[in-house]
Amino acid sequence: MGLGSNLDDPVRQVRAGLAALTALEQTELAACSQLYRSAPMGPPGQPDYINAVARLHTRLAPETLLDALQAIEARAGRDRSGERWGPRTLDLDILLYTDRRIDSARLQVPHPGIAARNFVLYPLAELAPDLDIPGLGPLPALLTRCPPEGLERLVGGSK
Ligand code: ROI
Repeated sequence: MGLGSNLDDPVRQVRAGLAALTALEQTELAACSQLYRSAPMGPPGQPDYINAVARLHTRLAPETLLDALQAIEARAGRDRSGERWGPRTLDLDILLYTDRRIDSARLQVPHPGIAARNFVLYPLAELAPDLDIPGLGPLPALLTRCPPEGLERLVGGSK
């Protein structure tokens, strides 16, 4: 799972998102990376993001999990009417789901942006440094092709 926010106190948003994940039925929050501050990908002029990656153990099917994540985003005040790649209060993405590949109208897994997003790859490497991502290969090779520019790990959960 990827978490991201760049509006309305992003650290609080990401923490609240994590708390909401722990409350999901048939789901357990197994691990979470540190929080990272990251330069925005997408239209310039938007605030920096706070990002994190979490591992869930869930009995929910992928699209059921997606429904639950979208409900959490909506409760966080997520407004989907803005421009593509515009700022957001809370974004919860299914990055991976075991070793499955899913390509449905609503859901692509692995998340199609993974390889280009340092704010996903570096936190993910905290949780699973040797991960082999279906269709993309070993995480260490992806990291070497995606430098951590504009990415800052927040130590001790400060700010
Ligand atoms: N940029 C950063 N740095 N972090 C994100 O989580 C993020 N999420 C997005 C877009 C708008 C693509 N840019 C992002 O959805």
